[in-house]
Amino acid sequence: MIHIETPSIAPSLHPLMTRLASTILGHWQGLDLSPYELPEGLGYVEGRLEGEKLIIENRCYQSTHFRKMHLELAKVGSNLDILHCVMFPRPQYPLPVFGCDLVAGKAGVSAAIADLSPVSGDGRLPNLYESALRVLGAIDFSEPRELPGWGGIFSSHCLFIRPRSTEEEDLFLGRVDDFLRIHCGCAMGSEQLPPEGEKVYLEGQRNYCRQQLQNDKTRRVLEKAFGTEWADRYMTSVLFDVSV
Ligand code: BLA
Repeated sequence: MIHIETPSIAPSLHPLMTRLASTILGHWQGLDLSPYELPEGLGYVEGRLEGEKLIIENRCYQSTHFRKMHLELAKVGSNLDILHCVMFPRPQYPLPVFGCDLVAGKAGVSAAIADLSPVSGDGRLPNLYESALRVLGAIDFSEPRELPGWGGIFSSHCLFIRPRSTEEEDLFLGRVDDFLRIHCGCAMGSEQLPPEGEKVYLEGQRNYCRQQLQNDKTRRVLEKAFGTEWADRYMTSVLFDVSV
């Protein structure tokens, strides 16, 4: 059994990120993990952004049902903290993609996003997910944010907010915990698809990655610190790597 080590920069991040990282890794610790090797030199990275040091720390695993479970924590000086997480299922299983992104600046968390995104071709989540998510009900956050044009990949359960209080941070964290509980539970009971089905889910993951790669806000941060070529390699090989 693998014991996941707490990322060393976790305690220095915004408290919601420290807690969210611990929640995510706690759920992963319950799965049958094996290591997932990231491309050479990209597990821990240091760069400079506008005179500030940029540190990126990655944790990456795989399991029976997940091809790649990736948590990235990043810190740009004392200005910008980022948590990025994606769980890509093996396309043999009819499972959605869990994704989460948290961005915090000096003024607090500006963006908190979490979703279980369908990659089934018909834009629908499996019935088990739908019924479990329906039970949770909607949460009224005071500052919902509007998804960008490429956000069509997300489900109707997607949270995209700017939390305005520690109560809202707790609600967000609680809901991500719910998503992960549902996701890990459903995944463990999931049965393999026939080859035709697998092709559909693989294409769904390719589409998910193609859309995420259009996120210029992520690209800009990485480009400014590491240059255009490095940013492109990192985005297509570490963040969203189902070759398009
Ligand atoms: C937004 N992502 C952002 C923003 C920044 C980053 C700076 C803008 C924050 C804001 O508008 O308040 C930066 N995110 C990063 C960087 C990494 C990162 C540098 O992950 C490096 C790894 N993004 C994801 C995943 C999702 C996601 C998995 O990586 C969703 C599941 C979503 N991020 C996402 C969305 C936005 C965002 C939807 C808002 C984009 C917009 O408003 O145009």
